[in-house]
Amino acid sequence: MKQILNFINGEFVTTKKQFEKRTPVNNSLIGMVHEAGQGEVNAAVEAARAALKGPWGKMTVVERTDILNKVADEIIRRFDEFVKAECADTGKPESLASHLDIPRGAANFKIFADVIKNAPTEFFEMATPDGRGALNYAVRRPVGVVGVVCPWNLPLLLMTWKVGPALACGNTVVVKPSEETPSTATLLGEVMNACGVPKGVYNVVHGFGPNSAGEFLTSHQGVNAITFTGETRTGEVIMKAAATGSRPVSLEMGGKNPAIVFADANLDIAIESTLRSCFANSGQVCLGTERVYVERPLFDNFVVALKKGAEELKIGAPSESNVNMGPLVSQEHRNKVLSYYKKAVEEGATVITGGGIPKMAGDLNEGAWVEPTIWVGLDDSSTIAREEVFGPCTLIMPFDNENEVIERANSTTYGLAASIYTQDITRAHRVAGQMEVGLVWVNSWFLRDLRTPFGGAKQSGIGREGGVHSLEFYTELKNICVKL
Ligand code: NAD
Ligand code: 6OD
Repeated sequence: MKQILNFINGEFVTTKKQFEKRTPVNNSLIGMVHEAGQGEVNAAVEAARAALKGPWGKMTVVERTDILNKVADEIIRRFDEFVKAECADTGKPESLASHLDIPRGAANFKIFADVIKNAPTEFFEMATPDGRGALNYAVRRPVGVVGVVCPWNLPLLLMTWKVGPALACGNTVVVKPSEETPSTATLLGEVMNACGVPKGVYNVVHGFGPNSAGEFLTSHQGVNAITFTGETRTGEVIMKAAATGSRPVSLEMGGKNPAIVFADANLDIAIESTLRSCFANSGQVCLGTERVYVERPLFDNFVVALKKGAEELKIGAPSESNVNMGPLVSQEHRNKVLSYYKKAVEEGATVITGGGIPKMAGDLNEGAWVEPTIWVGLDDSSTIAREEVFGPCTLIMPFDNENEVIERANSTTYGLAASIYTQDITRAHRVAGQMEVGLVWVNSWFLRDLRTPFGGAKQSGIGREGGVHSLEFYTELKNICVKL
């Protein structure tokens, strides 16, 4: 049986307490995960603290970033292992992991190596009463040990999105992967050792949230800053933990993202993009669209076309060819998603397609499958228009004018992302400017330049990461004032 171990101070560490990791593809056992207790978390944080003072802390930026480039190259060299591990944990199609998760996991090391090498800091020349003047310049220093708490939907991508910049800035990290997806963070430990990352710079502790590795890590006073991606409720708990010791947080949290399709939109583009935003990764993307507002003249055609696209999606196991959708991440998550499917019908939704569990062949029948689902007939006050489902489903609602749809799209406690489809460029800018979110796409979805700010407004997040914005979180800017 495969053993999925903690990675502390450059070594793989077993523990007595273990939990099962089953694949959502057919519920078979992948391996036993060794849960870190308070002792292992303490050891990981101590190793990370010691590493700040070791060779890592003394390296030049060029030496450090050379190592991070090697890490990226080594992920690509072991590409197939990463793909297999990610797909076994999540059930996602290998085509998706090969195009998105693993290449982006590697790119996150390269891009932030480039950012830290090229980011300038400020300089101000000032006058003084004696006429001699003074010079002010800012330098960046690592914040120290960063606690990285990760979700399960894009495990390697979202973990390296934080570990990449944290290490580029000279910090050390203790990562707590999701209990659902422990494998690729562990595999990355082997890569770190192979690339000469000093012991203690990258550590992984496995476990759950409350009264487990997540809580032990976030409450540990040896952790200087905490970066988190996950549910809004969890983010709030972590923010409270971070208040003790006045430690900074970066929080990337939930969403209930709207798409707005105006009647002048290119229907083919809107459908292709909305199919991806609703159903990619089985709808388990924080940026995914769960509310689609369609201008009334286009409404019926849009519903017919989205239904056709959803019904053409091929559901299947990760390695099957041409598969578009895998299972949900777990039976537990499927129960949650199915409870929303039931609730939608109870509240009066018309099910355009899906709404249940697909028939799967053989042992796949034991997996966490659900059908891609489209509803109409409910308004903004319904449960499925307000709560994040995090599954392959969306509610389509008609609208009649621009001001109305802006208000309705914004009428949520979340504020992560929005997509707008129109061929009127002036309207696109006007509407984009009024969306209460961190990211707006026009005639597209999930297009990412990693130098741009990424994060959520309202209850979708605190802070921005990406490009130089990541440097703001992962470094302390210090001003040095020199009297001449
Ligand atoms: P989650 O909040 O349940 O878990 C995330 C991580 O937090 C896991 O590692 C978990 O073990 C840990 N955790 C849970 N309770 C904790 C506690 N009390 N203290 C410390 N750690 C704790 O989220 P999830 O179910 O893994 O992921 C899905 C959610 O993540 C969705 O809401 C989705 O929108 C959100 N998400 C947001 C973004 C973004 O960039 N905004 C990206 C991906 C996912
Ligand atoms: O693309 C990214 O960098 C990113 N953070 C994506 C988040 C996706 C959420 O599920």
